[in-house]
Amino acid sequence: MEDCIFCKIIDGELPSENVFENDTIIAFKDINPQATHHLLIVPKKHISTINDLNENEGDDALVGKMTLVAKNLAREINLSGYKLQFNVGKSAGQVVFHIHMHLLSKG
Ligand code: DGP
Repeated sequence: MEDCIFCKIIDGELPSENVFENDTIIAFKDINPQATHHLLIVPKKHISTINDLNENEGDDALVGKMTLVAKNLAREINLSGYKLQFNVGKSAGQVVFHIHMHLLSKG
């Protein structure tokens, strides 16, 4: 998707500190961390907001996989606890309109 920062990261046109990548999902460090550990788990498929998810296109499984990536990363980093968050829409603070799950933790 043209003019999407996260699509550019996925395509390697913009740099990112990746912590995970497979065929459908990438995870990288947030450029402006709000916690000691702040990762973004991002599907490679461009979906603007959670409101645009479509179960007929397998997006239910995709979001499930994002959650499992978060769980596995938390275990790898040895986090004792963490928050997972989606911001949905401008009024909720969504700035990048390509869905992403925030993983936030003090450690
Ligand atoms: P949200 O407010 O939910 O749309 O969160 C967007 C997050 O994306 C925000 O925490 C900052 C992060 N971010 C924005 N641009 C970049 C970038 O170019 N690289 C990285 N690593 N993170 C970015």
